[in-house]
Amino acid sequence: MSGGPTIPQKRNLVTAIPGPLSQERLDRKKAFVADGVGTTLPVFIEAAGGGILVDVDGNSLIDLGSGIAVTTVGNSAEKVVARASEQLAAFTHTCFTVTPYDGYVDVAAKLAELTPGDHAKKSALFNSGAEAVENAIKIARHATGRNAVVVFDHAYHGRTNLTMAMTAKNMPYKDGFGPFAGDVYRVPMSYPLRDGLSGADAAARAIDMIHAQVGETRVAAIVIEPIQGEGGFVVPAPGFLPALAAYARENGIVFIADEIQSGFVRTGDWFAVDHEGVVPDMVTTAKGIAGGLPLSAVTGRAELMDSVHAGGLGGTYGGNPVACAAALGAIEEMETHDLAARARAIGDLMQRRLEAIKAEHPTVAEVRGRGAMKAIEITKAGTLEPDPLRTNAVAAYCHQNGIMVLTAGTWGNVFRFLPPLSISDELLEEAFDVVAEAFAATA
Ligand code: PLZ
Repeated sequence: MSGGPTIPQKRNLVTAIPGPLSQERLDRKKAFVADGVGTTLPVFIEAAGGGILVDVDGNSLIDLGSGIAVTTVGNSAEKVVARASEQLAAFTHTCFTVTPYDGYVDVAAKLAELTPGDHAKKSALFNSGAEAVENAIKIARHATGRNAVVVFDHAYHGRTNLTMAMTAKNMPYKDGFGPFAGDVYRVPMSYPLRDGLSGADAAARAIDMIHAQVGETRVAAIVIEPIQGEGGFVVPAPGFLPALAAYARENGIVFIADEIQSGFVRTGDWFAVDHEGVVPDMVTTAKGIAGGLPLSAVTGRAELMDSVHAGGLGGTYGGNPVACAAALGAIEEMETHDLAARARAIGDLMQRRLEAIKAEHPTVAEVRGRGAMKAIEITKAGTLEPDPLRTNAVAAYCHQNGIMVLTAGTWGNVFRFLPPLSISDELLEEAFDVVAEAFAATA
């Protein structure tokens, strides 16, 4: 079965979830794949496209997760397949730092054009989000001659040693994997539902802590997800990001926006910081950039990026030619189909449906997010006490009924909705009918 844009756009369940053929594969996975590599929805996928995932039993599920914000342009999107296939046939690898090729430079030029600010920018390409974050810190330290890194409560930056140190949540990301990299300091995030602070007051709280506990002259970088991803789509109060960026600028600190989950039109603009006109010194990107192929980037002020000696940045596969071709295809899809506008429209639809669920179910404490990056936080009715059990019950109902939903949040009590932007309104409406049903069925 082939996937991509031609796949039938219909939810259709022909077996229980998981069906017998998925169950066979799950047994095989259990035998050969490390238990530490988990599964959210236990079906094996054989094709995908538009807003549909097709499993090996022939079930068609509605995708509200995009493989964790990756297939923004859809699975096997036309331009991604065309450009990556052409590149596959031409050559698969040379190692850019051994003998360069155009695709890498083309992606870097596109990043200079699309990321916030009109200053001179340069990029370095890598494979995973974590690798981009690691390299952003390497560059910031090298450029400033300082060591300290400031991150936030509820942050997620990856699973490598430095990025585990930067990630907030213990289980499942950090437990038993220490010791962690040093000189990483965590300060409070702006979390309007839970702290009730204005952006300015929340920034003052964070800045006071940086001043008192770290000392601004020691700080190489402040790293922040402008809308937190794994942390539960926490959107800081207006003014928080601009105040932090201004503080960083005044103190010679590199302000790094981790746009790995929020970037590339997901929020209805190219980047989440664009909504507040914030211009970071560096941006990390991955996920949606390449339509499903592994690619990540650090893009920053040319003088910062160039502070590193030749040979100081690299990696065997970073900016692989097939991944770069896929990225150019994904960006072409975003531009030619104005997917930023589509993200806003999907966001409006999801906001309407989620507000309606909230009106019926007091366990929904808040609807938040931007564009096609929306979440609801689940608490014990009328309180702020997180309710992960209810969250899991609703998720299980959705999964059993053919809706791919993802949870998030420090307490596991957030639903995050990240549909591919290639999904139809009909499928979205149907998916949220099931989500609404799930809340009623688990009340
Ligand atoms: N920064 C903001 O969202 C990846 C993690 C999935 P990698 N988030 C999904 C999982 O359970 O491992 C992420 C992110 C932000 C960095 C990363 C890390 O990106 O490509 O997973 O390394």
